Amino acid sequence: MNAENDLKAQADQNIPEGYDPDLYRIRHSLAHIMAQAVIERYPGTMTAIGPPIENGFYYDFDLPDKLGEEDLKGIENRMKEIIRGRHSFRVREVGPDEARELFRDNPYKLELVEGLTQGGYDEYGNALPDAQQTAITVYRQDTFLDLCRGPHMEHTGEIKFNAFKLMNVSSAYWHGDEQNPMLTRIYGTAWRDKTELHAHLKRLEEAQRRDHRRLGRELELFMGHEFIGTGLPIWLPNGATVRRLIEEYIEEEERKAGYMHVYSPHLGKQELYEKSGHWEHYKDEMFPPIELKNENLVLRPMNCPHHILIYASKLHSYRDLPIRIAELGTMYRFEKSGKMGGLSRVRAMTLNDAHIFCSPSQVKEEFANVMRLVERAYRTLGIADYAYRLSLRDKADSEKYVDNDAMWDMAEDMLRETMDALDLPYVEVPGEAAFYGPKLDIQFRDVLGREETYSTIQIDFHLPNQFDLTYIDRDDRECHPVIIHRGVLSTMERMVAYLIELYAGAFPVWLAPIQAVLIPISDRHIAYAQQVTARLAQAGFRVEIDESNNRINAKIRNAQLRKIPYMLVVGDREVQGESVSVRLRSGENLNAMPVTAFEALLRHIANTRSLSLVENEKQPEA
Ligand code: TSB
Ligand code: ZN
Repeated sequence: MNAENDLKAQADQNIPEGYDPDLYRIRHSLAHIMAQAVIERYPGTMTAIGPPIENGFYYDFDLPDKLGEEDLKGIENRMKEIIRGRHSFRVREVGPDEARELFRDNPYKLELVEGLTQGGYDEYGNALPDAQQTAITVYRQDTFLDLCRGPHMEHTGEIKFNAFKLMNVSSAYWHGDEQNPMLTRIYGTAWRDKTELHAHLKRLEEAQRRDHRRLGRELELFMGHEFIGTGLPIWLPNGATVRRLIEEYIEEEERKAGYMHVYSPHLGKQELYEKSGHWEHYKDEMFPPIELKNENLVLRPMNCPHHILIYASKLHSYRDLPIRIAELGTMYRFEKSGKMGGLSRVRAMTLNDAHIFCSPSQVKEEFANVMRLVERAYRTLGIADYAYRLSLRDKADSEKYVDNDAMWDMAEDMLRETMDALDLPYVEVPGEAAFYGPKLDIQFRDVLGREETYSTIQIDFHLPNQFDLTYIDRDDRECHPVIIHRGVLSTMERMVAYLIELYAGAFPVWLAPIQAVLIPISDRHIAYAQQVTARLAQAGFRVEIDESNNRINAKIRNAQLRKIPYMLVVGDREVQGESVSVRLRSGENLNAMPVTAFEALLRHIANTRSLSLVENEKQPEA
């Protein structure tokens, strides 16, 4: 058996790579302190697991009674007392029998003890990479003893009592499995000091302000319904407007860049996906087939096979290449139900997709063209914060990836060379490739700092081979083209989720569902306001009139909440002068201007897809 000091030294090895050791010890210690407080306040509570996580910690409890957010303050107060008690964290090693004895009344801990005894599991029940058997250790502070590998603080007094906060109560199944008992999870956030805690709470508040699910509801952009199902959003008129404008914009850019747009059905026979390899490598992400009498149909998880059949429907010479087939292609993926929320991860999605069929010697240039298109689109949309990720195969995973090392090496090298030639920085991440080839993924972070893939450009030698695609080269030989799969704006769902958060719902004028609202000061100005509304609508703008009985300030406040870029206030003076008084959603007032002048302003700002509300301003609004 190891001495206490040795055990504490070993415990530091449990700190995950990249996790700040101080924060890890603080959070881990607080999880134990919280468990002590909960057990004291709610006798009969059984503890399950309580690890440090990003920004904080949680503990799962099997409680005798239900517990709500209103109970957190009391627990928190008791935790502060425990902190002030300066109780030491003591560790000692125990044998399996003693561990079983110590936790004999707690089936959760007993299960974990068995895992530790047999080897291959840590004290949270997570499988370990090798079946190593770890020493069983228990940590104690004050009255609380837990099965734990550490590390912890030396004593509870080392934690700042004002640098943590219990955030919420939720439910979680033991081992995350619905078949198991439901536990109560209390989540807390913890930091080194008060300033760090407050900075974190501020970030959270900002994230909530921008949260696209909240704004999606408030601004009536999209909705879900339990009768339709998780991950199957409905685009409401406002959201549909934003989406349509983005779609029109990108299709216009693509037409200029030589793409041809097609429409193809969302279904295909199972055989199609057997041939493509989706059936072998991507089946888990597909909805189960629809079984008909003589055939099985599947909802397509990708658009490539359909586009490939379009290419294959004709003979091609090298002179025809590259052929760029584009579609706002709707596809369906059987995403795990836990991973969805809002629009960013869904089960039915429309990808700004295209497949470029080209000769190997054209890959570099085509790739560079796509990158240019991506950069132009980002500039238009005001997207400035992103990173490149080279997503490569995991050589050990033959289930997920097509087995053909020579092909993979060639495609990965080509991708690397192309990125290097463009002089763009990237990180390489194995295990993130598509099953058919490596990808250049462009990663954004959402308001909570979570990373997701948006744009993607992929090099594929596999599918041309599977479908025996050909073209006749200069020397009259039949060759396989290369396919570049690319999604410039990702799926409309994921991109709009991002844009809602980026703009905090205040879309640039060209995307705003309603661009201007007429605000008549009193009833006698309504007729004039209607006239202006009709005129602007005739000119193709999205304009509304607020004819409610609300007072003027309430009307402005309302428009502000709806993030309508321009509020056009009209009273006697404006009627007289055929003008409007323009108030911006930023709070700024422009002087009264003739309706013609406002129309010209709106036209200019919208047509140039400006990110600002007034002319000659390069900067987007804050
Ligand atoms: C680019 N066959 C290629 C296509 O030609 C393809 O489908 N690639 S993909 O699998 O990487 O998906 C393209 C993009 O769709 C991803 O980069 C991601 O931005 C987006 N996407 C993927 N899954 C989802 C989802 N469940 N919800 C919303 N968007 C998604
Ligand atoms: Zn594809």
